[in-house]
Amino acid sequence: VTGLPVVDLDTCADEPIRIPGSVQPHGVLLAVSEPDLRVRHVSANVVDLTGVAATEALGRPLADVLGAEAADVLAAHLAAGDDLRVRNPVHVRVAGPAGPVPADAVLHRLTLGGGTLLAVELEVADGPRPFSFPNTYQAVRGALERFNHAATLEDLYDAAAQEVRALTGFDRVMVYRFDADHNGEVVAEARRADLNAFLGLHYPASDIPPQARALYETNWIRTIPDVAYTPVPIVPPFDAASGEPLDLTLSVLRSVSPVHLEYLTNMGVHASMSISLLHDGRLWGLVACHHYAGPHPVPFGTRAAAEFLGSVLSLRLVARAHDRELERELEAQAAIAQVLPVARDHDRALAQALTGDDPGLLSVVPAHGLVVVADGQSATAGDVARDLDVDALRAWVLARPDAVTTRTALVDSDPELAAVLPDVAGLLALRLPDEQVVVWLRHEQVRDIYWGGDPQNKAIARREGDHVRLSPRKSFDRWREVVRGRSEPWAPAHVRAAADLRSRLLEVIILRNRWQMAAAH
Ligand code: BLA
Repeated sequence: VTGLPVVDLDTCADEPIRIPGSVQPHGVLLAVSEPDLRVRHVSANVVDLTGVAATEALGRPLADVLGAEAADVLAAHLAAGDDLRVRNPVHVRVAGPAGPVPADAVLHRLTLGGGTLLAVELEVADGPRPFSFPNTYQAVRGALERFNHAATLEDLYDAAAQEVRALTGFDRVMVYRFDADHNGEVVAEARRADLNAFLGLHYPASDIPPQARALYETNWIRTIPDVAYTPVPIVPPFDAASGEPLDLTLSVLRSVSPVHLEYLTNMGVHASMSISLLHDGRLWGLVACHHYAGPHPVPFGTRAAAEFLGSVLSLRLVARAHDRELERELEAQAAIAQVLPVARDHDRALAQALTGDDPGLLSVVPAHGLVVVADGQSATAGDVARDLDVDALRAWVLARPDAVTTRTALVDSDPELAAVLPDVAGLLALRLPDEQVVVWLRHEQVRDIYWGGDPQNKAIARREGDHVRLSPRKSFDRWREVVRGRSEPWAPAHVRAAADLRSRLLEVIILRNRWQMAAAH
């Protein structure tokens, strides 16, 4: 077919989600100039809250639109001059057509046409605010206690899911963790008893495209109280001078990508919220919340408390992951300390010394098998096939550019080597001087991955008039993928330990060479 644009998942990454030109209807956005506080842009639903039509509001002082009381409170806040976002929300009473309306005002600054505007987002707070400061503190304090006492990462994930669910009342709360390729896995879940489990399910990276992940690194919380909403346009949509649209990166009302709304609808989700989990400023995962029964608005105070839990959780996760690596490293170092005296013992051949005793090199780095070629001899330990082609393995290791090499899927990365190494899927190899090598071998670990829907069928392109529209997959039924030919990955701590062992062995080799030379004289 000619003239049909190419539509694939790159199209997802191209969607400019920061500048949708509209907001969700659960609040009103005003963008005002400073210091005169005149309305420059406003969402069309301003009329419902204030009785003032959007076109009327433009160019007018904030007091004419929200009433003098609300405008004075906001002006007093601005005069305080510190970071606006830290003190959100500001409680105001807006002058409505039928009397004062209590609302949460959420403030931030956005850049537009080389200058900045103050964004004021108003959410009506008609019910009792569920969390006064002391209440929020109590709720959060309980959660922090649990986080601090979690013995393992898994306990920490579970505590997080349960505490965020208790705080926000969503039907399902998941801790969703990205892998190195940004595919994700549900690693903890708290849900209404009658819902089916998502725990352990995997989702492809394309479900959350890169520009969305980047946005979530800046703005740590987002809510969609009702996926069936009608977007409210911002008037005017563009800055008159520069022609730029409003950048809603930090907005709490930003209208959501239609593809994502369709995705949630296909999943049966009526309302969603997610909280970013960060590791060194990069998105590590999300706390993803679903509501199925109907819309689920979450007041700003509760969202702020949930965001706070998310940031504490992020810190705890980093600390815990760090502890785990540290433990591995200490174990490996202890094993190295036991191996070295044996290796220095010049009464034994080095290859024998390194493959012999327990704990040997297999306790430095856990693996199924070990091959050592040293001093012209070769020896093995653990589970190594009898007919393993040691010469081919050594030649391959010696040809590597790096002194330390790891592989986890030899069939894919090095099919020729894989062909002569039966049963080996992964290896960690050290290249030593004089064509000596140490290689740890791991068998394949056949793994079932359960996906939330067929990951090959990520998106469906369909023709709509003269353009093609991309929509997310329709089915999220559990889909089993059997992963073969891969070994368990090599933990960074073990790779570091192997590199460390290598430099110690270099010293050992020098000592042994000296001793040999001395013995020969
Ligand atoms: C956003 N996708 C998201 C978000 C989540 C997911 C959590 C954040 C927004 C939110 O809080 O709802 C994905 N949600 C999931 C996953 C689970 C879940 C994996 O509950 C698992 C249980 N999505 C697609 C395709 C495209 C796409 C094909 O499937 C691209 C065309 C896009 N997803 C997409 C976009 C966003 C998104 C653009 C950003 C939405 C926004 O913030 O405007």
